[in-house]
Formats: sequence, structure tokens, C-alpha cells
Amino acid sequence: MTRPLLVPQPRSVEFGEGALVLPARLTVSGPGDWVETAADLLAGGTGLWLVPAEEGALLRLSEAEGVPSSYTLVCGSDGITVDAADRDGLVAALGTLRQLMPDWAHGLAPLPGGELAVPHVRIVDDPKFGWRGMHLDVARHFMPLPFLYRFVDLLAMHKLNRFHLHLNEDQGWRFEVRKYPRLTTVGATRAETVFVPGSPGDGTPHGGFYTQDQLRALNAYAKRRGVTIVPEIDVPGHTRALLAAYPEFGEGAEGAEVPTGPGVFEEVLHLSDETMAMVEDVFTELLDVFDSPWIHIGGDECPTAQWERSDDAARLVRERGLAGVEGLQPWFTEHLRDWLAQRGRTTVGWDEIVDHGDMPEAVVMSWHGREPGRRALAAGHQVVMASNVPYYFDYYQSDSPDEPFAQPAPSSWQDVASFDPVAGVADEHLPNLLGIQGQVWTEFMTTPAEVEYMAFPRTCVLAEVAWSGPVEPSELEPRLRAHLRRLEAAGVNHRPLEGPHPW
Ligand code: TNX
Repeated sequence: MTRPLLVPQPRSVEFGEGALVLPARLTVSGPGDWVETAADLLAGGTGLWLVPAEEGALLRLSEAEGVPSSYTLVCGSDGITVDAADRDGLVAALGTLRQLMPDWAHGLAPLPGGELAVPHVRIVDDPKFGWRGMHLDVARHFMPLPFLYRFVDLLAMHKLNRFHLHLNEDQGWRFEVRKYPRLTTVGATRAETVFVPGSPGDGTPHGGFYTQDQLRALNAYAKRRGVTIVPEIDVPGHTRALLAAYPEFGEGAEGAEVPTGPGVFEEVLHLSDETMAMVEDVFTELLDVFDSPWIHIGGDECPTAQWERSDDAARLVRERGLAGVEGLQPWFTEHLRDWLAQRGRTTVGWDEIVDHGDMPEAVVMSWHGREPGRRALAAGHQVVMASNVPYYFDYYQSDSPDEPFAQPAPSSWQDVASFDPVAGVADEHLPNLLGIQGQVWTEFMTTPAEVEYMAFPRTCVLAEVAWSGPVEPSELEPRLRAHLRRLEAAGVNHRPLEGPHPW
């Protein structure tokens, strides 16, 4: 049989001669809830019905020593064995197993009469990075809940294990907070859906939010699939939706509306004691929903212009013994970091959180290229490389005029493949480089189909780099091309390699 081409490429793959044809009723054994996890992960297009068996199972799962996320997968005439170090490794192994099957196994339902043949093979694999993340902005444009489940499935399929969920923005608040109902009754809706600059607006209100129960269920679903949801509430900037709902936490915000255009706005949180108490209340509810060890507090793009003009901000600066208003955001971040640490959580922030000095114990997400990340590593921080070029998947995918409207600085899948996130990082700092992450900001994506178009195939390439490191585009291309057939079976609206097609 033809040998399947895999993305990401495992560390070692040795094909044998034959193949094992799986029966629709597949016996499986394994520890704890791994059998159920396997049933979940192999559902759909494989058509498999997994039946637990104590002995003589055809699919044998076991926990084995190894580095985190590592696994060994062996398929021979007597069945399939998976030895995985942990749940991450199990999910990755099952992802590989599905890639060894025909493309249609990635679909919603099996091909009638199709034969589920898996080639004899021995695969040994472990990832380059522990943090293999994708971010999704559900605030610029609300994405329906079922799409978040699909996104989790697509991450698991690509052996990515962190889902950074960006829950609030100037243009919309998406997280139900019971103590502050106006965040969602007011802050979750704006007057226009589309906000391409210069366009007159479409006159269609846009909104939506997720209840805590919905997100709790999503969190559990993701966890079962080896994906940790890292929730973000972005403060103290990017908070105009919050201020439209509760102007008392800003200055002069009375009468403000949820904005209908993109940009960085001057209106930010006024960091009074009352605001701090509100922020703690919001995070209290967030922690109640998400059990991630990491909590993202945003921290990006917070202008100080309002604070500079404010007598009350000047008073806070004096009372807190700060050098000036520039000290307010670091003070705020430190406060929140300590508050989260007391609750056993680690703070993650965009690289602005170290603009005014170190923020010990906080994880830094380097988005202004690699440089802030390198500096933060040198200062002893843990870092995730989320470099805007080429890891912002809201950027153009090429310089073709036919690309759908997007952010500048084209970042092609080839750029993602060849970009070395580790370049310039001293060897002794590598242990603190947690990994890499792709970002999907949705200013100019209004639907799940548009998100898929922008995110794929770049997400597949990110997964390749996260597991195996940078790769020559010409080496990757045949594998990526083969992999796109799987995405098509799964109904993913990916951008073709040949070039853009209009939305
Ligand atoms: C910068 S990255 C932002 C986002 C925008 C994005 C557009 C970051 C932390 N802030 O608010 O959506 O650029 O590409």
C-alpha cells in the first residue's frame, strides 16, 4: 500500500511491508479513561466501534516512561500497540494512527465499503516544544459555540495542546460574569458586524457570549483531548466593551458605546481600588470555570494618555509610591500576578508586561517578533514565542491582490515553515522557552469558515514546527499537500496551496 505522508513528521517512522485491516468492531484495552478517550478521538469517519477488552485486544494502549507527550506506536499483524507517556502522548499517537488510515477516516462518517487499512509501521515520537498553542479571538467577531468544539478537535488532530481563548476586546465581551451582568447584556453587542476600515458599516448589530456552564463543558471536552484552554481576560487596555457596560471603572466613559471599528483606544481602566476589586471579581469567576494552570491577563497596547491627564491617577501614583503613570500598569500586573499566584495559577501576559522591567514568575508571550521573548528569557522569564510575523494568522497569506482583506505583512505557510522560533536564543535559556503559538485575531473574519481559511494550512505548519522544528518548505510541501486531503475530508475550508480563492 502507499505510505501515508504525515504532518507533523514524527521523529522516526519505519514502515514494514504489510498492512492491518481494522474491523469495524475494534477491541481496545488501556488504563484509566484512555479507552474512552480513544473512543472519542477515533469517532466519526473511521466508523470504528471501540469495544473494551481485558485481554487480546487489537488496540493496546499503555502508559510508559518517556518525556512529556512522547509515544511509540507499533502496527503489526497482531494489532496496534501505543505506549504513551501521558494523555498528550496518547492524543498524539491516536492522531498519528488516524493519519495512517485513508483520508476519508477524517470525515464525519465512514466511506461505505471502505477498507480501514493501517500499514505495518513503528513510530517513535516526541515534540520539540511542550507549549504548542493556538489562539482565537472570539471578541472581535463572536464565534458560535459549536465552532469552539470544532477548533478543539482540529487542535487535537494537529497534536497542539494549548487553546488560548481571547474572551474580551474593545469590540465585545464574551464571558458571562454573574456579578456584572451588564458585561454581557450591554458589552457583548455592538451596532455593526463588519468593520473593515473605510467601509460604511453594514447596519447589522453583532453580539454573543458564552455562559459559564457552556465554557465549563468546553473546558472538560478539551481536557479529555489533551488540550488545555488558557483563558484570557485582557486588562487594563482593550476594555471599551467593559467600559460601555460599567463606565464607573474608567474615566469620562459615561455614555460610551461598544466600538464598531478596529484600533487601539485611549479609553482604558482607571486603576482605582474599586476597579481592582471588580477585576478580582471577574477573575474569581474565570478561575471557577477554567482549571488551567495558566491564566492570561492580556496587558497589551494600553495607552497611558488618559492617566496622564487624570488628577485621580496622579493621586494613585503618589499613594502607591510609583515614579509616574508609567508605573501604573506594572503595579497592576504585579498585583494581579500575586493574586493569581495565591490561587495557584501562573500569570501569562503579552510582552508589554515586561516593557517597564521584569515581572518575575509571569510567562511572557512574545508577539513583537522574537526580540522581547529573547530579552525576557535572558531576564529569567518563561516565554512563548507568538511572533506576529509569521505567527499572526490574520495577516495576508501572500501578496496576491486576490487574498481576502487581511492585516499587512504577508506571512505565508512557507514563512511559518522556515521561521526559527529559537533563533538568537542562548542555549542556557532554552529550557524556559515553553514553546510556540499561532494567533487568529478576527477583526476581519466574521464566520468560522473565514477563520478556517486564514488558520489553515498555517496551523498545520505551526504543528510541524512545534513537533519537529523549522522545515524547508520544499520538503514539507508534498506532505502538506497530502494532509490537505484530510482537512478536506473533515470539511475544513482551508486556503489552497495554489493561491487564494475569494470568500
Ligand atoms: C495587535 S497582539 C493586537 C491585537 C490585534 C492584532 C492585529 C496584541 C497583543 N494586540 O489586538 O488584533 O494586533 O493583528
